[in-house]
Amino acid sequence: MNNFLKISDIDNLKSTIKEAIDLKDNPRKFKKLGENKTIVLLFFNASLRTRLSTQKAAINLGMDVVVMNFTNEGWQLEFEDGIVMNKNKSEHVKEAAKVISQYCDIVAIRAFASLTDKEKDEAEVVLNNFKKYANIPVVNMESATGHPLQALADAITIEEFKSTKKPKVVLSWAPHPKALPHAVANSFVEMMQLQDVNFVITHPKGYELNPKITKNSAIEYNQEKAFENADFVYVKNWSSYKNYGKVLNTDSKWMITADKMKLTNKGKFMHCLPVRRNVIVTDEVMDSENSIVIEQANNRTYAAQIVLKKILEQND
Ligand code: AN0
Ligand code: CP
Repeated sequence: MNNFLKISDIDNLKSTIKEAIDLKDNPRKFKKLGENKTIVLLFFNASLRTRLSTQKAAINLGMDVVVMNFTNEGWQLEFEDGIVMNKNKSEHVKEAAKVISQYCDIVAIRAFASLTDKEKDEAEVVLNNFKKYANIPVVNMESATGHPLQALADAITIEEFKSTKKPKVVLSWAPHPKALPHAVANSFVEMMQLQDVNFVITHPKGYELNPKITKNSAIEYNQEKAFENADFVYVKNWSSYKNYGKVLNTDSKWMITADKMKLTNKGKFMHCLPVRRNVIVTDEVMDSENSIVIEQANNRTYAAQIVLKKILEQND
């Protein structure tokens, strides 16, 4: 693997999921692979899991890790070409990416959607400019339109917890006071389309995701109907795509409750975290034995580790 920008950068998804699960038996088995290699993690947004699990994955592979927060520590970067830089941006990505490439062997980047400019978000300006100007592999730690490391961890988790050959998986929207990106939902949809699952998306009208991503995945506007016999309920808020970045609905009727989970087939509750308790989901569901969010978060390490392992092997 050269770069990991999207799910399709994984050659053989089925065997990659298996290899990731196998890493758990002996996480440090490949600690020679990353010797004398450095990864830099660049954050343009906040993080807990992505930062720590990617760091842990790199340490398991014997790499050195440096982290930089652009939120308040880095120079404000300019991404536009040919611009007169006389405003608040101090450094161009052209120099920043090349300088970073001299210090490090892999660069991982988190840069969320603006949710104000659909065209710019869909152009993946930050990720693609780093890819263009860096001379080292680039890893996506949640970009404007996707969070493939999360989706890989989700697929690993479903593989581990499924008790039928073809489980029913429901992606449910839930309310949130702030406008959130589409990235996690997009990547989860793309990942489920590649798995042997019966997949249904449920959300209020107006919250349709990009149809180029949902393609022919089933959409059920009645949440309770969607939950019937579900083996996995994957919950996430996102803002409107059509009415780009807008919060159209904060109706607590869409919150995940124990009564709704009773409609499922003892369904496992999943969420990428961070989650707002009693807004997205009740305490009762979060604290129930069917909630697998902690195991899901643990799989972020092995998702990142299998991706970094493949990049290191390619560039050995
Ligand atoms: C982010 C999002 O929805 O994309 C990160 C999730 C992994 N969540 C929040 O901003 C709360
Ligand atoms: N799930 C996830 O990406 O979490 P963080 O935003 O804490 O990294």
